[in-house]
Amino acid sequence: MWQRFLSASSNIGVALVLAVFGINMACGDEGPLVKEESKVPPYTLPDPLITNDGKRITTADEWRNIRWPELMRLFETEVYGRAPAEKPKLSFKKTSEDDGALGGKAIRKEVTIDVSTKRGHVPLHLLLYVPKSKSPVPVMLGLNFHGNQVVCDDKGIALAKCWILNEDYLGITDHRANEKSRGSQTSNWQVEEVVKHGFAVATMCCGDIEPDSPAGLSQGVRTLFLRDGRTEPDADEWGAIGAWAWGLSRALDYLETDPQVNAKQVVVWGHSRLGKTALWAAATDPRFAIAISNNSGCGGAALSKRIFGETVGRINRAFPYWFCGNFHKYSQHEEILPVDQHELIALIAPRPVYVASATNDLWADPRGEFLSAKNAGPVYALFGKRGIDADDLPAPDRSIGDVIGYHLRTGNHETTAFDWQQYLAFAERHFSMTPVSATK
Ligand code: GTR
Repeated sequence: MWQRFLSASSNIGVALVLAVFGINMACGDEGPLVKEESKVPPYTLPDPLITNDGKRITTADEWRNIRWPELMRLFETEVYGRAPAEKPKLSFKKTSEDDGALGGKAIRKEVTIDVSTKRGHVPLHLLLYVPKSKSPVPVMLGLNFHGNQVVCDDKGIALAKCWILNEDYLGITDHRANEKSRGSQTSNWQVEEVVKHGFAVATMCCGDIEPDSPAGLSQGVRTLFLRDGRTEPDADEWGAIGAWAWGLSRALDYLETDPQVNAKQVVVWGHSRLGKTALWAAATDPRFAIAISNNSGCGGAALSKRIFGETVGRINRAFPYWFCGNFHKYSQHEEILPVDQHELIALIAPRPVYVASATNDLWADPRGEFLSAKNAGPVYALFGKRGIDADDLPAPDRSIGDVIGYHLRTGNHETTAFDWQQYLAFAERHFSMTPVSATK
């Protein structure tokens, strides 16, 4: 239980002190690291239904026309940064197709989405497994960390060529994918199970869109939109998470052209930093039908004003390029942040959203993730939709909620077969599909 918390902490010495005292001041501008409920300082959540000038929103129309645009603007300028209005040129090219994938149950195909502006082009490599079906199928779309080849043990998948995160257990030390990594995250992706439930799997590597490093800006899609003479975005313009989310929308642009899938039933999902990305993608792109956040933590589903585990100061210090420049104003000053993450979930209303936490993943603040999902409820209620009735964290390994779903899985910071069973059941229910029973 402690391992993840300690390894995620940037200062083990400080963390050890904390283990004894529960709270202490970390170095730099990171603020206190809290890992005990009794040490959480008091905080006040903004009411999503009160407008910037203090008026109460009481109908779905007022929400859509008044409050949604206000809140979106705040998230754009203060948290993730706004994506460019300029439309790039897109072209789609199928680079491989095999209709005997997964023992003949699926069609595997790879599509290059080429994104270009007058400043250059960036190719994005989308991998798809589509179950054989007479009609278009729903899709589970998510970004991966280490290249498409990790999601399934299938030699037919092209090894990623993009910059990827180094990973000791995969022997990746030079930011390049290797053969050893093939199929290494099969259990996290559950491709066969997802296909068995009648969903296509679609994925691409986040590093294809933009490398996950401070230098990534000059190699990814954001560089295609820099104004002349600029080397970095303005303080209210997109960070890397904004770019990854934008890339998910480009994948959806392709899916809309593919007759084998139902682009009106695309579930956008992600784990951890890519879970933050999935929520932002769903908030900014109403074409996504459902959003799933797996252990997304700070800057994702977890509340920012609740000081527990990773905080705004810590995340900005470790990953200064993930959010927009303005977000740095709130490092250790969460109380002046004009929004909180329950309002990010509310921006997705009335579409279904599922938030999942893990018992050992204290760094991501499971209770903060639950409270965020719970407190988006009043906005869903405007649409006549039920969120989460429970007032407190449910017992582990129980899925709760209706149009907003939630579970706290026993275990670590990862995506497991248990998580997938909940996501598949949730999507089957909201897409009115006949549920397929789980494979033991
Ligand atoms: C951690 C980061 C978290 C989370 C995680 C991940 O280092 O502090 O916010 O995003 O990485 O993406 O695995």
